[in-house]
Amino acid sequence: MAELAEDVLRGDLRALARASTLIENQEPGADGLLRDIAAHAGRALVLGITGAPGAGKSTLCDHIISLLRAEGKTVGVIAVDPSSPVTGGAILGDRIRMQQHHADPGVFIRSMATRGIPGGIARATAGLATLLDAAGRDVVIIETVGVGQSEVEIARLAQVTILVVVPGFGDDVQAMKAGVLEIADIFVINKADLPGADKLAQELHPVAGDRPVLRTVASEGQGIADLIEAMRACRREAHLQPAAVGPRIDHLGIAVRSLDHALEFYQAQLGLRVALRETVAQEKVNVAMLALGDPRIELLEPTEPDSVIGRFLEKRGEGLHHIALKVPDLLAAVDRLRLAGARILNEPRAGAGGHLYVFVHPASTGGVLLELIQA
Ligand SMILES: Nc1nc2c(ncn2[C@@H]2O[C@H](COP(=O)(O)OP(=O)(O)O)[C@@H](O)[C@H]2O)c(=O)[nH]1
Ligand SMILES: [Mg+2]
Repeated sequence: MAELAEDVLRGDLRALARASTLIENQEPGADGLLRDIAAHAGRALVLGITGAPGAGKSTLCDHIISLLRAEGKTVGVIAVDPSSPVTGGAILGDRIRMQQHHADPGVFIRSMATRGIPGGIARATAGLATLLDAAGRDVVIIETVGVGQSEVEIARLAQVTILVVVPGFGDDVQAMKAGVLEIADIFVINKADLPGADKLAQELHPVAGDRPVLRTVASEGQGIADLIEAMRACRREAHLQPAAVGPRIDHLGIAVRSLDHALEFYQAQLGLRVALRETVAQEKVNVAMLALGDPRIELLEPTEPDSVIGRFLEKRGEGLHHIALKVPDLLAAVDRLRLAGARILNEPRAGAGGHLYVFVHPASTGGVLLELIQA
């Protein structure tokens, strides 16, 4: 594993800053770094805060950070504002607003402007979220302006999405983009000190259905504790503790004809986050690793029909392709299996992230291809 990845995983702050820049600018080396650290992601609570410019997202974020820090939680913040140039006012505003946390090593803040590449921000944001997660941040907050498709995409990275609306801003429910209303898990009426908060609440309730509608006055720090409670209550996945010792499931590999089509289900409908997308040339496969805590799901799309996954699809169709177990001592496990007559399909070799792995033939395992990975 590269030194930068190791330093990031150790929690070195300067390495984290350097890695962030690499990923944000999508420099060479960014993909390799993400591959090295991806297996360590999936434990953070990823929180999305979205809403119109000036709604008070950064102010809210500031208070959320303070309360989380008081509990001893570490925080990473990604502030995305596609509407402003790199040196623009909104980003500067975020910096100033969250400045009180800048001396705190438990808070890492990155402000990002648009890179001009369609999908570029979403990709960089996903990478940064994985980075901060892998670096051990307990909570990762993504602040975005809630307009347009790429912001909806970014909001999908979050496990819990907070939509911030304000009274009397032409921010009527009718005018809101359907996509934005759909992705919200919690509605926050901020600036509840201004007139029109009651009317906005009345309009929002039928749209929100079962989802909570809360009121805050972020500039006064009011309503934040309730918001954090709601956020925890609606969190979609529990923090899974890795099993202490012995073999455990690392991931389930599913063969699919098209990653994009499969992600419609896994990402858009089921709400899972893609921790890593990569092409593994030696296996002729495109991979999307879904962040699920531990274990994960790996979607596998062949890059050409004449490949392991291509032939599997041809013969069996889409479906479970393999189960991967992490074992404490791979070489010892391989020796043991060989002695017992199991069919090992390859000599241990290094895969994504540099971990050694072997495949065991389905004939030895009860019909499912088994991958063993060095923990
Ligand atoms: N009256 C009032 N002003 C607020 C409240 N929350 C934030 N503001 C102000 O709204 C402005 C925009 O806030 P900011 O957090 O930068 O919004 P963002 O663009 O959504 O991140 C700032 O001047 C804040 O002080 C609130 O609850 N009430
Ligand atoms: Mg802001």
